[in-house]
Parts: sequence; structure tokens; C-alpha cells
Amino acid sequence: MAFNYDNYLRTDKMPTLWCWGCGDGVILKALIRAIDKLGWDMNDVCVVSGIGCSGRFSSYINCNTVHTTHGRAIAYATGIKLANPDKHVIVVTGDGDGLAIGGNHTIHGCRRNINLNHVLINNFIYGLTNSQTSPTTPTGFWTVTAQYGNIDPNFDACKLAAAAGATFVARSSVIEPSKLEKIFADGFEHDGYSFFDVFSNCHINLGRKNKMGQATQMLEWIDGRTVSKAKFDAMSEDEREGKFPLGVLHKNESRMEYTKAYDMVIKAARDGEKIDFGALK
Ligand SMILES: Cc1ncc(C[n+]2csc(CCOP(=O)(O)OP(=O)(O)O)c2C)c(N)n1
Repeated sequence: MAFNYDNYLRTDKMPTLWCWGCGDGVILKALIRAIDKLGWDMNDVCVVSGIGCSGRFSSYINCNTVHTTHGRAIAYATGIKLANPDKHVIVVTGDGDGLAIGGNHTIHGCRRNINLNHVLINNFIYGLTNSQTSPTTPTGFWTVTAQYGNIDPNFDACKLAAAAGATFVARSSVIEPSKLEKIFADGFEHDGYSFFDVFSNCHINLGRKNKMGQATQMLEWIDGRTVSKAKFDAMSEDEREGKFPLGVLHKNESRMEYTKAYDMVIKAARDGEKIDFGALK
């Protein structure tokens, strides 16, 4: 039987505001399918987003949603999760939203290992506001804020998240929707900060202005920059240049999740129990 997306969407908000061929729709579908696979009740799910094309997720998905301010989605989501530890909180940001203005919040969410599911839609540009440089814009690319070509080095978002303390870190792309769905489902089940770096195409505000062709050519461009983790691990340093590994890149199940740690604080304040600081490791 065909999958019925209408059960999960605010159909009155359709069609979306996204450009034709935008990868955001692929990611929305994979996210919905992962929720369906896990059998989550949509009343128990909260999707929090910032501002950007990626910020539209909270408008289109039919569950508890909060469309917050640019760069602050993780801060809102942290409060929501602390007050509702039994609910599933999914945060959707862009690369500008989650790595530039909101980079600090991403780092500290990872550091705390709070059980948020952070989907970072990485289209390598500020999409909504017409092509400003983001922390993942490749070197040499034209943007409105780098009209002679981008000289800034770029972040590897997964390395950043893992170094900051996230306990599930994965990369996928809109080229592989079924793998994306599986990676979402695996990460959503993980009890800790799950970070997903999802490569997506913005053929309008990155591609067109850099003469990269249409959506399909941009998918080929993403394909050329990505390799499976297994292949990446077998490559030499030189071969790895400009390539990004795909798959689950880091997982740690031994660290305590933050709402559980915070529960010890509540018990200390309410019942005079001692906090087991040794258990925090
Ligand atoms: C505090 C603040 N600064 C700047 C803006 C303008 N603004 C809105 S979205 C955005 C960037 C969007 O890029 P990204 O986060 O990469 O998301 P995308 O649109 O590509 O999905 C900016 C600069 C804003 N809304 N609020």
C-alpha cells in the first residue's frame, strides 16, 4: 500500500514555499517515514525549527511545532525537552542557522548530550536570504557576501558535533532517501544528542549563481563529494581531500543523557538526594 504522507502533513499548507526540485522535500519525506517506522504518536513529537528555508519544517509537519528565531532553535528545544523528557524533540536547522548564528547553541547542546534530534540541512549557503556565505560554503564559491569567491575555510559539521560531545553523529544526503530514513530512525532511537548533517541541493541560490546547472547536476555534485564511511576509511589522506564520509560516523552509548542528569538535580532539590557526579561520565 502506498505510504500516506497526508497523515503527517498540514495539507492546508501545501504546496510548500520551497523551490521546485529543492532537497528539503526529500528530507521532510524521510523524516516522516522514520517517525512512522518508529510508530511514534504525533502527539508525542515536537518539531522545532529556526528561520530559513529549513525553518519551514515546523509549518508543514503535523505535530507539536515551534517555529523559533534564527539561530535559537536548540535553545528552545532544550527547554522543551527538559520540561517534557518523555517527548520526542526534533530540531531542524540550516547550515547558517545551526553553525553560524546558532553555532554556539549547537556546540552546547552536543556538550550536554541532551536527547535532541538535530537535523542540519546543509545546502552550503544561506538559501532563504539569497546566497550569503555560510560556514559550509566551499572555498572559491561566489556568494553575495564573497563576490570574488569565498576565502573562508569550512566546517566539517560532523567533526564539530562529535568533538563537542554529541553521542550519535551521522551524515547522509538527499541522493539516498532510503538510507536517510534509516539513519534518522537509528538516531531518533538513540538516547542522547543525535546530529545529522544532511547534504542538500540549493540549485537556485548556490547552484545557479555558481553555474552548476539544475537540481540534477547539483545532486551529481553532491555525489562527487561524498563516499561511504567504509570507502573513506580506506582512502589515503590525499584521496580524502574534498570528500565527506557518509553513514553513522560516531556513536557513544555510555554517556548519561542530560535530562537524566537533570533529574538528579530535581531529586536533590526536592528530596535531598545526593547527586551521583561519577555517573555523569
Ligand atoms: C537574528 C536574525 N538574523 C538574520 C536573519 C535573516 N535570516 C533569515 S534566514 C537566514 C539564513 C538562512 O540560511 P540557513 O540557515 O543556511 O537556512 P536555509 O534558508 O539555507 O535553509 C538569515 C540570515 C534573521 N531572520 N534573524
